[in-house]
Amino acid sequence: MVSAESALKAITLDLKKYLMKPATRKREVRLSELKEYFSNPEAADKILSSGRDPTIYEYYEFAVEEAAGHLSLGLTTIYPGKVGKEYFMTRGHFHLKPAAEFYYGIRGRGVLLIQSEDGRTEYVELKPGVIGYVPPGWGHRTINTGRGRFIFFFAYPSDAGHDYGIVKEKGFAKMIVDERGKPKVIDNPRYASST
Ligand code: PAN
Ligand code: ZN
Repeated sequence: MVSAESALKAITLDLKKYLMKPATRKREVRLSELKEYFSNPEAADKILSSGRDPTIYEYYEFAVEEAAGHLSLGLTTIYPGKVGKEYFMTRGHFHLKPAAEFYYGIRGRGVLLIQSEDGRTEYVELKPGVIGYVPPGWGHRTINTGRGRFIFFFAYPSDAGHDYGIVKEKGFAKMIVDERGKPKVIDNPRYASST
């Protein structure tokens, strides 16, 4: 049998409640923590000043240990919504080591946006059943472009590390906005002005 002490791990993805068990980490990110990542922080302030601080996304992660050779597995839920015209999204990061990652779309509609260190971007729609492969060295962010929750599974080398600083400083070169009810990828004006 597989027990918590076993070398073999059996991890359950609950596809009704969209949770992962066991998890070594669970994190919930609310608008107040993320507001400066959106291109229109005034729109974020407007939501916050109405007394709401919505959860933008949450994720579960399971790692035996954050050491070379291991894999970290996880499940992310991004809630539907917008700040101004920009859809709810993850903070986004680069890995500290050149480590790849894959994302597997489970529910809802969303986009995986990747960016090289010199600012080239590519993106793919992550519908249920689609795997997005993030190559080593590329920053990545996910965006919920649908009306319901956007949920995906991910896996990456446990010793990859996370660098959130570059994204905080420069953002992503592209952003995804709602234009008459449809997602549109546009240049991020704040990225252009910081280079
Ligand atoms: C994912 C992300 C998760 C949350 O697990 O960590 O979706 O996004 P942020 O880390 O950008 O807040 C991943 O890419 N891990 O490496
Ligand atoms: Zn990552």
